[in-house]
Amino acid sequence: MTQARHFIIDTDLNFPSDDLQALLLLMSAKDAGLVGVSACAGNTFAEECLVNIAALLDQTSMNHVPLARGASFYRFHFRRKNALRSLDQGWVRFAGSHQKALSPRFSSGDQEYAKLLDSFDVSGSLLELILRQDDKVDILCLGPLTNLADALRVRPDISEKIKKVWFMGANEVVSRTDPRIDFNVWYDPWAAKAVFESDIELMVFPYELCRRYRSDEWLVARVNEEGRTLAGRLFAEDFSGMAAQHGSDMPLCDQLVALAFLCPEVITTTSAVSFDVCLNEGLCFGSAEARATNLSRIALVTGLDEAILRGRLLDTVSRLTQIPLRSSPEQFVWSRLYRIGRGDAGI
Ligand SMILES: [Ca+2]
Repeated sequence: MTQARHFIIDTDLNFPSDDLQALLLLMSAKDAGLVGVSACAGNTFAEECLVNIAALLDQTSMNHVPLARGASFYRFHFRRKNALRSLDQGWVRFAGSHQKALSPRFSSGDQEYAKLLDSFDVSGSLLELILRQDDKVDILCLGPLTNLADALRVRPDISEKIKKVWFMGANEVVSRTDPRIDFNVWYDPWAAKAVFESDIELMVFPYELCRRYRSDEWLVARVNEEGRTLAGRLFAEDFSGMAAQHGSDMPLCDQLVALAFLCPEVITTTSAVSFDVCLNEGLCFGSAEARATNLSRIALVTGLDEAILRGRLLDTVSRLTQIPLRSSPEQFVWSRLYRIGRGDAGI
């Protein structure tokens, strides 16, 4: 890769999370240009994600990267009751921000966070970040698709400014008796439907793929060996933190998107699909099932080269030395500001 590939990340960053690991991997790429990060609601409120993003970029001296606030928690008040019922009935195992407090922990009047955000150029929406670009831009959507759907609503022609959207979410197949529904689509299925039905080109990494390409004890140990520098230790600490929560055989999720974006030869097979998004109340609500089709702008990733994937992951972690950190990873992760949702992140 010789040319800079400009990209925007849309993320529901939390600690620990696959989002953090994906961001660190993407920030390590010399030949890729991060031109913006927007916060989306999902794992937690967009307002909290924005502070998380600012905290991470401030730690890594990347305060020049523009940020976008994303959809506010007000937008999801109507969804909360329905989401909590799904959780109560056991239809889903994780409801993200819906199962947290009624509103974000951070308020705009909070001096500490206001000061942090003041060191950034923060705009209101992902759309603004996209429209600032002279050339087409890739967008890595690591959370629900609310912000991209908002952009489409205001500017239905926005696909002309987008090279490709890389999205972790949706399902290959939805069982009618035991649907294991992907969280990112479930959280805002109306947004997913709008994006899937648009003319945006998509590379989709479905729920099932993440469960086929898992971590294991060997990988957790090797990540810890390679993560020697400050940023590498931050990655390793976060990776181990997730392994402690979910087991060392945890699925790899947003990390797959980051690695495939940086190293497309990781992807071995794709198929052209459209998605059926279920908006009927009940067990399958909020699912998106793939349907094979010709001439689709949506490529469903169905296979990865595991040897290249793991090699690239470890190599990139060992090269995180390029990223300076202002303080030690332990101080960063455990400082009061950033202990958000630790222990209740979904996967
Ligand atoms: Ca995510």
